[in-house]
Amino acid sequence: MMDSSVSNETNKARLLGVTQWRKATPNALRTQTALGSRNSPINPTPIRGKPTNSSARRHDDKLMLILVENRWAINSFLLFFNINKQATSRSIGISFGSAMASAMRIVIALLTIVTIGMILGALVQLAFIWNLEDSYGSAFPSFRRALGRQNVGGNQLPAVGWGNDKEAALLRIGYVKPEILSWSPRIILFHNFLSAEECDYLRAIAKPRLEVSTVVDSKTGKGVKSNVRTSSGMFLNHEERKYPMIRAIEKRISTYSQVPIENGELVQVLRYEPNQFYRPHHDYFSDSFNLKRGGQRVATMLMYLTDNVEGGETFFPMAGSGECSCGGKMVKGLCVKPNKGDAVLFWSMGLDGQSDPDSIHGGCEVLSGEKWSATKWMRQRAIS
Ligand SMILES: O=C(O)CCC(=O)C(=O)O
Repeated sequence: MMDSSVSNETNKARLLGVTQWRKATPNALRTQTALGSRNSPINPTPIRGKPTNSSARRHDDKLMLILVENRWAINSFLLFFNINKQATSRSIGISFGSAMASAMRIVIALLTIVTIGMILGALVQLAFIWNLEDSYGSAFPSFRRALGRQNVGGNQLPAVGWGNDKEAALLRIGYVKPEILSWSPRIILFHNFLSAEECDYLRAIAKPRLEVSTVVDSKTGKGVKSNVRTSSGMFLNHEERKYPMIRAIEKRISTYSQVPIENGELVQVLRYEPNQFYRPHHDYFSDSFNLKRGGQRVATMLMYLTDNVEGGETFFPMAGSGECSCGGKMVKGLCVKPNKGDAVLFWSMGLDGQSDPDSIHGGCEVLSGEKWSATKWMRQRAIS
């Protein structure tokens, strides 16, 4: 407990200011008041009991005065120190976090630079390789060409850009590659004549309507079943002839054979299963009945629609000078392998305008797989 005189003196000191209060207040009371004031900002511990001698009292008195007179400065210092201490401890946490973030940013920036550098390096290398390929010409195996290849019937083909050139697209310029197999009889093989889609399309149309194939009876001119020909087949109709893909195929046949579209018979699609065949024969007619509409057959375009067939070659016994495998048997003549998309064009009429007996041909026995083909026979005149 503090007595009321001390409390009064404290208030008095606060109101008057320390200097005036010192003049107006006795020493002993002044000392006790200053030290005992709970409202003092520095709040020193009260000194209990009387001072031992006067010089010590004077010393205490002086010290207290200094403290009281400078209490705002001391308070400010302590406050500043306290804030600073908190700020420092907080800033240590903040600066550690921000140091980590900066380090991460540097690492990410470095990784980005390295990645971009690697991509640029790879592009430069690619450009260098392409230039090298160009300087070597098309014989050099090209990475660029390998990237741009498309698969037609299992054959790798270069990608060809036709742009808006519809004629080039229709004729498959850049894909179709002619190969003369024989001048007499005249046989030419067109590699990649049909696209894979065209082959599949023809098969899809034909499949539900296949029937046992027939041959032309030379006496009546009618189709009859025969063990000379054991495949199944069907003819596209006039309506199907108007389909864009069929029109494109017919136009292509006409262009490459240089026989007008109107001279062509309807396309026939054939399927040979294992053990099926077509014995050697001529395509030109021996009867007069069939000649009435369009005249004689002059040429045949035979298009292959499937791959992975063993046997099933088209066999020309009077062509070539060597031997070939026909349905697994070695024979004299020329055999054409049924590769999907390829087409063989052969002429039943020689340059002398007469039917060519050497154009005799047949379909070899299929050993495994299914051989599908499409045939277009072409006449001397338009078929009315
Ligand atoms: O299928 C073959 O390879 C021959 C077909 C044929 O001779 C024909 O359709 O006239």
